[in-house]
Amino acid sequence: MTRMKKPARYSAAGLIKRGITGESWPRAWRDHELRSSYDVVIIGAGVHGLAAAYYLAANHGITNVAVLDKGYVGGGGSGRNTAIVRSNYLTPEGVAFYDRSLDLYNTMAADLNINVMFSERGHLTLAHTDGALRTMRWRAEVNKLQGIDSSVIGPDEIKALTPSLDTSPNTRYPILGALYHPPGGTIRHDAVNWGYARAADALGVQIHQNTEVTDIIVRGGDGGDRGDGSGGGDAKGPGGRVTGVRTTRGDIATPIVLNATAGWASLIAAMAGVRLPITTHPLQAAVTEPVKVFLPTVVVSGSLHVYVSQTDRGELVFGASVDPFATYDMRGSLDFTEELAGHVLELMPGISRMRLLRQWAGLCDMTPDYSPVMGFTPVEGFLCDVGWGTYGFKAGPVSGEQMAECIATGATPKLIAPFSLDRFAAGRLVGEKGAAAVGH
Ligand code: PYC
Repeated sequence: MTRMKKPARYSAAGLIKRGITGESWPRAWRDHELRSSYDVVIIGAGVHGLAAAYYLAANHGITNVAVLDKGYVGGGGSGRNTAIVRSNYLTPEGVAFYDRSLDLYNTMAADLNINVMFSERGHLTLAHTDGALRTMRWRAEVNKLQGIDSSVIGPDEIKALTPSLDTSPNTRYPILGALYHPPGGTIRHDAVNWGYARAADALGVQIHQNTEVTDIIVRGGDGGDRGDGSGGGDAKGPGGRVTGVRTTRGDIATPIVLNATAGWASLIAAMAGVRLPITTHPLQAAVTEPVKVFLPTVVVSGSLHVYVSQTDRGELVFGASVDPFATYDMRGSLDFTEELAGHVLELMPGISRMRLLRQWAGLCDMTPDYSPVMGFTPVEGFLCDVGWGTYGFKAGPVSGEQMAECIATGATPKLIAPFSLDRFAAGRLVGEKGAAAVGH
């Protein structure tokens, strides 16, 4: 991979000069007039879309690229997640894929010249039942076979690693063991988004915020010409070839459109006449006031539907499973807060006096097998990087890298071949439910 040359304006000398003179910092990415055509249009300026744009430019020299977002950079799932990274999945396909993402996260600070605060602090997935323990053993074996550092440990080792957890046998849901994955950890999600945006911009990619795609123009195919401004729907048939997109700022001609959205993935795909097996659910998260750092690892409990980590500032960041109903609504609920507090206190009774500062929600596009949909679709020139459920942030770098290769070479890279859309029709599912944090 091409390592980005540091622009002089972000060099150490630039930092010192600005410190002395008080000169303000340049914009990390610029605004542009919309061109009438681009080689590639990417919908979604989250980590996936921005990473794809960056790797198109850095690895393949394709720079006539527009990244469009109806909101702002990193304002969707990329800014609403709990910033956990790991590669301890259940299927060999999943493990190889997420491990490449961890590699890219490991070198990201140097590659993008930005402090992404990567903290490789270890990741514990607790098991409270024999069934859960069996799944952890299964994952550990699959992980080890692929050279991933994962093993099942018992309550004493868990206590030694994370003393604040109640590992006594007298709790309502005693901790029987855990999958311990030392390479897992957390990273600063905004810095990741901003790093890719700034690096892509420096290489000539145009990022257009507040630019909503209202339709995708497709010529030919079973559905005939489409892109009439109706915004899609089942009436459009499959096949045909992408020729452009309609946006709130005008039409753009392009032979390639990448759908890198989360939350609205199936609506965008429908504009091109492509049906996705996705239902969209909210996922709520919450953060406490800051306290002295006491929680050294990421802790996940699938049975208690909760995961928690502590930021460098000292706040505890909590997440749960997706809400059990499909909606695009992102309001928080008291049910969530009560359930979360009850479950967290089962694990860490000592934090009962900590105060929650705020809670929020993001949208998760869930597929039937808890794996993403990546690659080509029946519409020529329309590609998808979607279906990211509750695990999209950690896959941003590898997805960007692989989708860029897919676009540049016109061939599906081996690493993402298992995640093609046609697997649902062919019955080749990649079942990751047992490793999807608390997706079950
Ligand atoms: O899959 O690790 C995960 C995860 C963390 C938060 C939501 N999903």
